[in-house]
Amino acid sequence: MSLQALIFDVDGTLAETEEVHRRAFNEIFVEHGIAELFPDPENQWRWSQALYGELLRVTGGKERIAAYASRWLGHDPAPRSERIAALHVAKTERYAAIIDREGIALRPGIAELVDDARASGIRLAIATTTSLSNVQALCQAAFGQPAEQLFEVIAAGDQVPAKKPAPDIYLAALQRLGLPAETCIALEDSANGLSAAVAAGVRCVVSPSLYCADDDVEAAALRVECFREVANVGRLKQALAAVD
Ligand code: XBP
Ligand code: MG
Repeated sequence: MSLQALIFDVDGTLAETEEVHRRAFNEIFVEHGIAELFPDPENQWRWSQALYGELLRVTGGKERIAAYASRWLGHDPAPRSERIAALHVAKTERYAAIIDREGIALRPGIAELVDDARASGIRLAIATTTSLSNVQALCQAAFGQPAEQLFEVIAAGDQVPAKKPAPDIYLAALQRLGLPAETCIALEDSANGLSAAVAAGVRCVVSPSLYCADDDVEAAALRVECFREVANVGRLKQALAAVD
């Protein structure tokens, strides 16, 4: 079936955002006194890169904080969800403030692929675990354009009950596009994102991000080191046809 739309993940795919997320989490943990509320012997409420690499297995910031407190630190009862939600609101504001102030680069090949898809009449969508406001902040900083001008459909964060690797966010994007899965291609950076796309029946091209370099992406229709390898629609179709 002919290609109608590209569905992009955000974190790790459009840009290497996870270090900004990590920094925002850590700043908020200090400012909100989280280490005193939920102490742990090694005082690891400062999430190191190594720890964050493990924590990324849990998608979604709220879910990650909850999982860290209960699964990693063994807090029982787990922190109240209102408390986590409040922390996460502050973290989301901090993330946007850092990106606004410091800017962020798109991953190589992304700007070209988005431009070429628009010029070729291919529709563009987002399917992400992060919030709509983070997508808006990122698009403004990295593309210099409002997210809604670039992407016809933005399926994001808590708009669905289950986050990746569940297929829900891809199913929501497909439903809003009004397209069958076979007419779309997903672009992802992680095993969790890949699983979500595949479970929704969408063929997926993966270019692992820094934190996902060792992810198992065997199920990808195509794995590329860099999105530059598929930076226009013709090359993307050709590369997929070669592995079909
Ligand atoms: C990325 C994530 C996100 C970010 C934080 O997953 O897991 O949770 O780390 O985002 P994907 P929020 O790229 O597969 O969508 O804190 O805004 O939830
Ligand atoms: Mg991702």
